[in-house]
Amino acid sequence: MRVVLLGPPGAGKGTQAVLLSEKLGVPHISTGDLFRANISQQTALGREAQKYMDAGNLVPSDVTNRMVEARIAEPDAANGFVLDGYPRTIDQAEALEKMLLQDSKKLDAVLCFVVAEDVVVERMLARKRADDNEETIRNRMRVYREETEPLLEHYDGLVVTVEGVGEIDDVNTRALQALGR
Ligand code: B4P
Repeated sequence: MRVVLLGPPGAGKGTQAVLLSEKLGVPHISTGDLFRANISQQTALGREAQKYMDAGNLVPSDVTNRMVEARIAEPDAANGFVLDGYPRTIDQAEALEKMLLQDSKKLDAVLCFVVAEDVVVERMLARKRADDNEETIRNRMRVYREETEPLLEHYDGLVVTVEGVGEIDDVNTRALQALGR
């Protein structure tokens, strides 16, 4: 099963992706985690990504697309994946479609977690990650509205919305139901 998770920063995509990946038996692929691993290993890609992440901006798509293409070509992703944090723009969605088409594959579902802005801001401030300060969070919300929200229309017909507020296990039950599981 090939699933994409959408939703504003802090909506719980990473949290739910871990649970869905276990239950569906496919890898969890998070662009945020891949960038953070590169930052902690101080690779050239990590140094490039950090400038953008610290400001709450998107890392340029050419860098991001190459990283995802390499990751989904790995054998563990042959039968599916839970993509968390990618695509985040229309051009990334188009790049993903091309990557999948090369192997005659397509997405099965797009889940969008719905959580109000004041709730996600509160969650992220409690998390205390490097990019979780109020100014960066506000910018990430703006970038989400401008760059990522148009994906809901792009994926019209494939998107199922999931109420993202409540106990983590309850959100997961709703996400699995949305996938028909
Ligand atoms: P990401 O790493 O994708 O992070 P996120 O959107 O902020 O968080 P997520 O929605 O996964 O929330 P989480 O489960 O952690 O992006 C970080 C940065 O990387 C971006 O700003 C950008 O710079 C860069 N980047 C990533 N992908 C990119 C791309 N494709 N293109 C360009 N740049 C890209 O949950 C948040 C908190 O809420 C946690 O503390 C969690 O414990 C808590 N929580 C979760 N579910 C909850 C619930 N039901 N109730 C209460 N708390 C809950």
